[in-house]
Amino acid sequence: MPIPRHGRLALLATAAAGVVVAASVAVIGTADAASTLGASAAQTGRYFGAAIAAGKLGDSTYTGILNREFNAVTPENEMKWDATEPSQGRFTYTNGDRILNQGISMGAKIRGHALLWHQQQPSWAQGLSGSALRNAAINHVTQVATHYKGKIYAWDVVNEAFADGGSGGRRDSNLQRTGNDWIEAAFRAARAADPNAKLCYNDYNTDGVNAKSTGVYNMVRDFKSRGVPIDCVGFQSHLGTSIPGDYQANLQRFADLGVEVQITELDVAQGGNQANIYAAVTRACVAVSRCGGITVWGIRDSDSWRTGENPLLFDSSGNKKAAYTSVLNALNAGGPTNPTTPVTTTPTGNPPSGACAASVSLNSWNGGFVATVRVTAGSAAVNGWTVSLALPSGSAVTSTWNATGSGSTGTISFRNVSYNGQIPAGGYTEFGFQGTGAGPGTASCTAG
Ligand code: G2I
Repeated sequence: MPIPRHGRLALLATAAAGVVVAASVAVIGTADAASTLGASAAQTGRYFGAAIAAGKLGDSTYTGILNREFNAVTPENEMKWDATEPSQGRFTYTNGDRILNQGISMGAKIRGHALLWHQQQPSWAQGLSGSALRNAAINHVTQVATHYKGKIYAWDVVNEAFADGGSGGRRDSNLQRTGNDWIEAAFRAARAADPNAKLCYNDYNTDGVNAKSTGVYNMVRDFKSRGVPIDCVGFQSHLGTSIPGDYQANLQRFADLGVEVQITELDVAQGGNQANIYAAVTRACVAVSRCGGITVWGIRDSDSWRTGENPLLFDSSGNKKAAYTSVLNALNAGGPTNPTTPVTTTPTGNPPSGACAASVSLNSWNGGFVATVRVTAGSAAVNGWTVSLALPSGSAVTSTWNATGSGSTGTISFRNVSYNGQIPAGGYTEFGFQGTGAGPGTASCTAG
């Protein structure tokens, strides 16, 4: 029977509505489209943030855009080592706290940046080396993470520690010269100080699959296998006029290691492709369920560290650029929801402790030595350890890192410090000491 004309229209309307409802399960329909970056990112459980400067919070154009558009903030410089510990042991949090309070007032997530970096170190730290620098660095991590405890969504614990070029290895720096384990020592110290913050490794030129990003990938895989606390990897994404073709695949391979991935310092040179590159980055993050969010490195072009490149989403007058619209549309197109990867905390309380073993490797010269001691857990996790070893007579320990020694001569007991007492089953941690004379022979380990 022919359907009257008005009836056909009603049927078509119902069918069309059905399509919209069904489609909205996987993709956000235009009816739901949010009109700010933060709100549209939030629709899939993500954030959209900006790096901000304390010195600009009095600029009403700046704060107007900030309050309207963003739901995450990163201090551009205010939580770095030179800003927070200008002289050794004297901590200044005034400007860091201004960023923190701005973020809190917006209900935003706060990304802490950055606990350890080879740049923007205070001059007193630049003048240190060896165990004095290692101890100062770990103390810095502990103090700053403790000051901001419970308030930081994610910390860039270590920034830019890998070398550029094809080596895939670590960058040479004063921190690296304190021993290859400086990164894991920093992560353990940060976890002990603020157990609820996600702990990230952050770097640049790691935005596609290349030697540098593969070096970082191997470190993260190693950390995960040994129980070193790491929750996220930051991809700075300071991009020129193109984006690596494997950008999303690179994010995905890190996500598959079980860490959250975050775009942490996005900016893109202005050119014909700026809006498209911004859209491609946004689509890649939204397509990777463990991509937690995107941060742009500044608000207006005039706020950018890339003077003259106009790499941001708002022009110098605060107007939205084409790149803004392409990001907003890509966010509103939706994708798999980010499950907000939980921080993998070590259980509290006093779990029974399994057995441990200790092995010493020695680097000796005529009249002195450096000993690196590896403490390995057996098939059960270790909760606290003590390593005992005997120095030959005439030998003495002059400095120790990542453990506390009972004395400097004879038989010495080395006790774990706060951040390396808990070792997962099959995992290990390392401590070391330097001494005069000949090094020790064998070591024994007692757990608990
Ligand atoms: O270099 C771009 C970024 C690369 N990744 C790590 C980020 O932390 C880094 O940010 C930039 C800031 O945007 C700049 O604002 O880090 C620079 C330092 O390497 C910052 O520049 C410094 C200037 O060099 C100093 O002269 C100035 O006193 O900013 C300081 C505060 O305005």
